[in-house]
Amino acid sequence: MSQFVQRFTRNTFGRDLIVGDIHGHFSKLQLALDAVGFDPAKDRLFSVGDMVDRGPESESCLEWLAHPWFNAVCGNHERMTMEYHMGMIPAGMLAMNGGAWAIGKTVDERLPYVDAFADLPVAIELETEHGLIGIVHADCPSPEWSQFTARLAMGGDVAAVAAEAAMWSRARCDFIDSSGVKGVRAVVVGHTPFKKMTSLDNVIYIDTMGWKGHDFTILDAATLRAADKPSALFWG
Ligand SMILES: [Mn+2]
Repeated sequence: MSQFVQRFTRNTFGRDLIVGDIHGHFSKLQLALDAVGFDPAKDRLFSVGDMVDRGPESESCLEWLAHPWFNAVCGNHERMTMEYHMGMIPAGMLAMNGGAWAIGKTVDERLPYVDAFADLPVAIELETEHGLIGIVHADCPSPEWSQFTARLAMGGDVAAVAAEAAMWSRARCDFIDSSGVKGVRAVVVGHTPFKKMTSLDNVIYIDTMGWKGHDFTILDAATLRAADKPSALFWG
């Protein structure tokens, strides 16, 4: 990972939207963006990771990551692609998790994906009109956001453990922990699927299984509500 935390200043031109796990359903994601009037000339889209596996269009992640308006944190599925590539997990484990697209590739064919995933941050900090929002794939494994990012900044084993938890942990929902994360307006995560957008204090779960026949949630970072068409004038 080139950097563990990537910071974005407020988008003063348009909206900042956040989408949950995509899992190879980029065509369906595009329809969801069209439905909320996403404008790539001024809006930005942030992904909570798990762009790949399970769905039919995992390969499209490279085109999307090439867009200046599309940014993502690393999910456990991008992580597994890298681990498989480095011989750390067997093909069977990746296959079981919907990663056949990666197994079917030669080392050279897989390299562009692995390189792109290695560049993804573990956490994104997004400045909004009403305060800083943290984006991680699964959870912020600290009661304070700054404690989490400080651990990531330490590097070594401390950062590796924090990163692993950020990509995999379901502890907050398993224990129905409503203590939230201090020092940020909200933390937006995916990984744990819910039928509709769900919050535990200021931690917002937006993986509403758009990849599994349900609807994607496109969260507006300014309002922390599901995005809608920009304004009534749109219909004019
Ligand atoms: Mn996940």
